[in-house]
Amino acid sequence: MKNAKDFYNEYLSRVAEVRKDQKRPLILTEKIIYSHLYTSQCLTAVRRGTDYVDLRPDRVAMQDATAQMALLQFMNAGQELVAVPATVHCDHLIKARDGREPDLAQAQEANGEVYSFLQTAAAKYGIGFWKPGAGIIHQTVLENYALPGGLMVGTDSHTPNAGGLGMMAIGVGGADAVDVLTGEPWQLKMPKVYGIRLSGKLNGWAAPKDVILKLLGLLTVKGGTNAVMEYFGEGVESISATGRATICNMGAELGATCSLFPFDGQTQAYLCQTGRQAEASAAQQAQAELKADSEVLDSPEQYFDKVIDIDLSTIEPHLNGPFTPDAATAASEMKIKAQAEDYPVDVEVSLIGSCTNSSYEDLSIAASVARDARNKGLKPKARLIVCPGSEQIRLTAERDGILDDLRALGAVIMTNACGPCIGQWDRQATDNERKNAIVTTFNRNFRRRADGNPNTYAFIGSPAMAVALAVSGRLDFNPATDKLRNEAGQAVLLDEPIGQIFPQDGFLTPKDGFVPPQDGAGIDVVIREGSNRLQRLQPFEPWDGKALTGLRLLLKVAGKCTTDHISMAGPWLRFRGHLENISDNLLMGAQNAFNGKANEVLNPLDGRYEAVSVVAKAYKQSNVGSIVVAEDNYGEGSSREHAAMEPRFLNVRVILAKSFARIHETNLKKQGMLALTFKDKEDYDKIQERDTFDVLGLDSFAPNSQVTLVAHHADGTKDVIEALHTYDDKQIGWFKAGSALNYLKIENKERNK
Ligand code: MIC
Ligand code: SF4
Repeated sequence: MKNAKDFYNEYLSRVAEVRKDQKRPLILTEKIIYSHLYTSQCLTAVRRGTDYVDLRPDRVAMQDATAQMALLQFMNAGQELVAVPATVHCDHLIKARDGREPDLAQAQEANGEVYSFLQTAAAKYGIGFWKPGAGIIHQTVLENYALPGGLMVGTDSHTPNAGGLGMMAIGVGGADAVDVLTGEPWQLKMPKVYGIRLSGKLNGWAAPKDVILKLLGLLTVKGGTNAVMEYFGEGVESISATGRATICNMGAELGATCSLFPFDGQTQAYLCQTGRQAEASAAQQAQAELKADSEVLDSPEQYFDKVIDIDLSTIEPHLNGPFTPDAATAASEMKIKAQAEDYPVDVEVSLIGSCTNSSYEDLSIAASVARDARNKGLKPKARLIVCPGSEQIRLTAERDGILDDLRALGAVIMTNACGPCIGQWDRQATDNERKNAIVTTFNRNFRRRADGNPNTYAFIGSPAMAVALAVSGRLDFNPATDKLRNEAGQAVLLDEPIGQIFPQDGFLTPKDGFVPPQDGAGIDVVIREGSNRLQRLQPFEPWDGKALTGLRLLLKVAGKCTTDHISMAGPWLRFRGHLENISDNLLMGAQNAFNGKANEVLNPLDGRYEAVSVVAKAYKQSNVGSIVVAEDNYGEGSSREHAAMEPRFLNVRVILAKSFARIHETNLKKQGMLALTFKDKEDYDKIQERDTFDVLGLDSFAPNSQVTLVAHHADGTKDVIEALHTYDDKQIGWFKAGSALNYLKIENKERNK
């Protein structure tokens, strides 16, 4: 990336151009998007939420579980070095079990092959490499790369974390990352922009986490689809940069494209504390353009698509869950809710960590509750597990006694990695099916996510709440009002938590952990022949131009279908670099609408009920295409493009859903699939188990064209179903070429003629 001064000079001159062109006040989202246009474009006609813009992001970040596929695709793009600064972060593949050192050693052994692939590929193509144990991608990005006014993409849905520092940071699939890495235009649907006006100040047990937990309750997991959450108002000031990052991080749970905070003293302080004085002062010079214009702040309703008011002083601590992050319950209401809903109320484990809440401030807040509990003679009732966000935080928290305070309460400190947040948790539970409750500071709590047990009820809360609930051992404990009985038999109330944003003596900087980008000369990328972890990719077949007829119904999904349902994580993470192997998990978590079961679908070829991937393979072998039908927000959650590549690989041609989550819809398009939505959602009910389908209208496939599906039922009757699509010309090109990567290669060939 350019040096900070040059970056802001260019930023300012581009914003000035847009201002001249638009002659109206601008919001921050517009300033950042428009200053990153690939080529100048007439902006007046761009409709938010509908049209696509071509952008030129400043950098790319990839985590190990998605970088494998991203780099395997990049290798097929035929380029020598990456076109923009990029980094790989080894954080997802480390299993949490006994603690940092043994777990890290175990991960090195178990994943050595993948790590050396990633490290050699990084070296060959000029990518920075963060070793296992260095930290979680988004915390590392925040500490090192996030820049106010910048635009980045990351192959992980929580990339928007960097919005806490005022960077537009967007989660994408690996194929999108390849566009940026090869210097091609990167396409984004111009988002709607919701202005979130914060007033007042958080108090008592309330934390930044509770702001986003509350917002999730208000907007739901699809309320932010194709929208940016732009925060403003006097309430912003009192929230630290890492607190803001927590809020932006979980904007992903709203389905938001990303979230953004304006630049101010908090941003500047964080940049300075993390060793980026030059960036801090250059950004300060540009500060007027690193927030929305004052006219916007005076009458936001005129400029945002929606304005949502949140008075921070009224926010209570929340626990969101189980099974979905938008099931919001204020701590004071949990007693009634838990009883009414029959939640297991004994908390067995509290887990602190994940990219959402593992900053120095978070750990210091958790430690303050732990210290207070100990001073008051309280013993914890639940286990406590802590995963620091980065080595910088771990070293500093160790020096400052924070980890000792947590250990004194029985906490086990795990590796600086995702760990239990992504199912990399050897919980060592005696009964894996028992109904039980856990509290986490993570961002997702889909069924089975943390420990694979469908009966684990995971509730999401702040670090302070996680410790308080570990001490009390009860889900319905409200630390603001409920007393606990200590060892001496006295009833005591916990003090309100207090944290420190920055360490008094500054952050300690790790010496090891990062391999800077190299020039690639003489480096071979290591992929072992016959490996079951890594497999070179074969390009998908282009569309043969023929109508899709006789498609079989592979699965009609009932209810929520996240990317965890489509391509499970946990034990399957080990196949993230091997398309053929990982395809065996296809849709194994999704519920079949006809029998209510997961991973049992009818194979009409033999009349048996079999695993989804088994049936899909049977169709593939008989050269039959198939279709998956689903409900709302299909593909919610992760950016993992495996969820799109697996069905593609197993000959699924169409996903017909009531609606899609943003990243997943793009991933499907990129991999040459047809992502269609019901024009009339009620048509979902017409789909029957033995249906076969014809897709009509592909010969005239064009933006906004009509696509019709004919569902032939087993009794000889049929239903005609109108479908909608959001493909533009270029995306239709991806479909025809078989994938975006094939399309890119064709384009490059034409260009070089
Ligand atoms: C997640 O939180 O679900 C993940 C694991 O970080 C994913 C990425 C992946 O599946 O590798 C994400 O959020 O994009
Ligand atoms: Fe890792 Fe969890 Fe963050 Fe995903 S949400 S990047 S798994 S810590």
